[in-house]
Amino acid sequence: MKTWQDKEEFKKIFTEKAHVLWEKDLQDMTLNEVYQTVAYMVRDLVSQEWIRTNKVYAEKKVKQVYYFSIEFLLGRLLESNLIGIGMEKVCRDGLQDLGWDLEDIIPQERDPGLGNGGLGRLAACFIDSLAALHLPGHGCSIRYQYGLFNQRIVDDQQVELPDNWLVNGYPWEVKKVDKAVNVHFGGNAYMRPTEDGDLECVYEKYSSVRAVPYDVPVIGYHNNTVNTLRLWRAEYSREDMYRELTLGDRHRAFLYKENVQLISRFLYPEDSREDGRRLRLMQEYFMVSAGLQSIVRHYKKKYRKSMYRFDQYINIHINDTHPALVVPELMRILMDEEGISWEAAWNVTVRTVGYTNHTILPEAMERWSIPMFQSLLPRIYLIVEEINNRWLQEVRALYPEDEARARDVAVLWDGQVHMAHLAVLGSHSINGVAEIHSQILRDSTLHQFYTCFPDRFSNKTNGISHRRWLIQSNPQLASLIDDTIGDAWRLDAAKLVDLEPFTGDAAFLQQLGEVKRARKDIMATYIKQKYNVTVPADSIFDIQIKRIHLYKRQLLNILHILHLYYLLKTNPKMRITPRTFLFGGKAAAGYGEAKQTIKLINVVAGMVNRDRRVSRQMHVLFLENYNVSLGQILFPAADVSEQISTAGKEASGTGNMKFMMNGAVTMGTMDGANVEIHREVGDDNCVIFGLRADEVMDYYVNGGYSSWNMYSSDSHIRHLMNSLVDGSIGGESFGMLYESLLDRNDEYFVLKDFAAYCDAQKEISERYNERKKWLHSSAVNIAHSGYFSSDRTIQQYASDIWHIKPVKI
Ligand code: GL7
Repeated sequence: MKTWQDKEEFKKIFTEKAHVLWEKDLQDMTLNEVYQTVAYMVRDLVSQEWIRTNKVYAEKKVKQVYYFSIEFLLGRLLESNLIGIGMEKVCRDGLQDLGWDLEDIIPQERDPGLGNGGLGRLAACFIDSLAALHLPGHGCSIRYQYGLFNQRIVDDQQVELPDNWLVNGYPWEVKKVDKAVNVHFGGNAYMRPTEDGDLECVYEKYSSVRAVPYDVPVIGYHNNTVNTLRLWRAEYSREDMYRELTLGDRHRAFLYKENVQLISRFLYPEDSREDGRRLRLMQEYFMVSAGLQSIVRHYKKKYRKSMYRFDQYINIHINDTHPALVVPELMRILMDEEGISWEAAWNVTVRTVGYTNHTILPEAMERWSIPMFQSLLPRIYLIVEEINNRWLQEVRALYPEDEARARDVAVLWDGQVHMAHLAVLGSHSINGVAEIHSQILRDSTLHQFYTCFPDRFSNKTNGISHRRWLIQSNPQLASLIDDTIGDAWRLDAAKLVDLEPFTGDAAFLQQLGEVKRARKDIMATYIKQKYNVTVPADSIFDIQIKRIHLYKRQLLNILHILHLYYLLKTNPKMRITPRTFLFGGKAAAGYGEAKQTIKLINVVAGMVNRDRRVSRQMHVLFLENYNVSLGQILFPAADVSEQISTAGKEASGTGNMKFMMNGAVTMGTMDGANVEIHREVGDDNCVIFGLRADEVMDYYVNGGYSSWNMYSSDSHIRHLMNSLVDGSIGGESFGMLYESLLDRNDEYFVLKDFAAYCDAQKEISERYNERKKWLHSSAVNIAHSGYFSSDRTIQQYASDIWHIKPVKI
């Protein structure tokens, strides 16, 4: 790859580029212009390799994978790309000579808010790993004009502001006008007989949307691979606009234009919650149809192979059910456009598609009302109906008179399209994202499918990119690791295990303690600057950052804090190990309980922090607008990682892995990937508490839990519950939370697990006080975090599901 020889060359190119871009002298440039200039310079460096990568894939006709995801939570790209091409130092030194600090330039980039939470961030780690492992794999998604909202806290409450992340432009994208395709919505579709006695589909009177791709380079780490993340934007088609205009209806023409542009305007602010809006379905089909059309076109043009062999060269992976329309859309293309029979098209489709399930929360399972689906996507509906009919025929033949079974596996049932069932039927591979989650899929959620297709099911435990979450976020720790075991772990995260012999080494542990302290200081400075709160960096930094959701139980955490506060108030002599409790995360705008949880945290925080005596021992803070960039400051600063979801609810979690890799000790339930973290580090190096998934399940099925009994029998719980509604917490009332805990029988077992959680917290405090042991635990966590690298995950997908191989560029 072409690089900048040294900082002198950097400065020369920078100056030329800046003049061309901004027509300004250097001293007149804004920080944002400096950022954009460097970003364009990075793009210039990789452009040859980007072209070359695509050329090599096409010339060698290698099998490629396309990862379809409604979200990609990329985070900022400038620093990661500079690190990726090995130019961070040259750039830093060059900018310094010109009078700028790279640290001031990096924050000029807005986090592209193209995701909600873990699912979107996982997709970003996956494309990062694909490129790092020189695997031919690309992302496909939507270029939302507005990302997830920006969160402000006003009067203790969440306020959602639009996230107009594109205001200053996005230097990483390249618009490819010549690669645009048309996507059809509405109209009529029906089957009619052909002359030779077959049936063919007529699809007419639809309206068209132009899908225009914007490509973002995905730069491999210290290799020459540059893959592509293709983001689609909806534009109106000139023909349709003119047609309306020539019909003389300006109003309709305008409406058409508006409606089309709406498709890629907003990312839906939802996270594991159902939102049955028509626009969302349009987004899903838009992304799927545009993505597939461009893949098929490329395949025909560059590979020149038969469509019957499509699956030998192309794999399409669907990240949860949002892109599940890939199944009927590929069928449509194969049958209607390529003239292939149903049976042959079905074989090709199933062999091409793989599906990952990311949640078993019933409210998050996508279902669409049939009338809406049918009117929006009439041709696709006919195909889904046929898939369903053929499938149910098979099921009923195998299990006659077992309508319960048919109901359990139907794609169309009760007036709804069941997207998970469509995804399972249309895929050769179905996987969960942590061992316990995959087990639950096999045993219950998708059990009937599992009995039909046992070989198609597997587990692929999630992972995180150690490049972003260690090398980039925590350079202090990264260089300590280099000094201790060499730098081979940077290319192969599994080598982090070479730290194991040092987990008892006093000198190493001392340095590890210093690194952690440095990172806590950085965090404390951030807090001081932004919130004017002084948090003692020698207190335990106890952090829970993730979307706010009842099942994730931020409520359990804050109730324990409130409990501690009451104890400290009533026992002035009581001493605890000083703690700083930090929270961050967004609540879906329409999710009342989650928003009230944020308010509760903020009100309790105010009460605690203002109390002179209590705040000598603890601080509580809710950090506004948690996103990837804030995560990069928080994970390295954590001592304790809060992973306290109700067992069986969190499919995997990935924040848990980021904390672990940065040396935090997990305080967790036996849920999601916590189970595997526990297995890696053992009881001594994490703290596990609470109900197990089978116990939770047992309560759901057989009953036997009453939160009112907890209330009556436990005076602490009674006090806490009463305080939620009697105005003793800042004069506020938290009725929704009170109801969910008591009137709705505490669906997530917050009160049931409360005592165990308090004990576990005590255990943490005691362990923290034994400094050497604590640092040992921290080191063990880092040493065993290599398993949770997304490189390992992607290698498993590549060899077991996609059957793709590395291609050196
Ligand atoms: C999620 C799961 O909730 C989370 O546990 C998992 O780590 C993530 C990636 O697999 O997927 N499922 C989901 O719908 N969202 C998630 O974050 C939004």
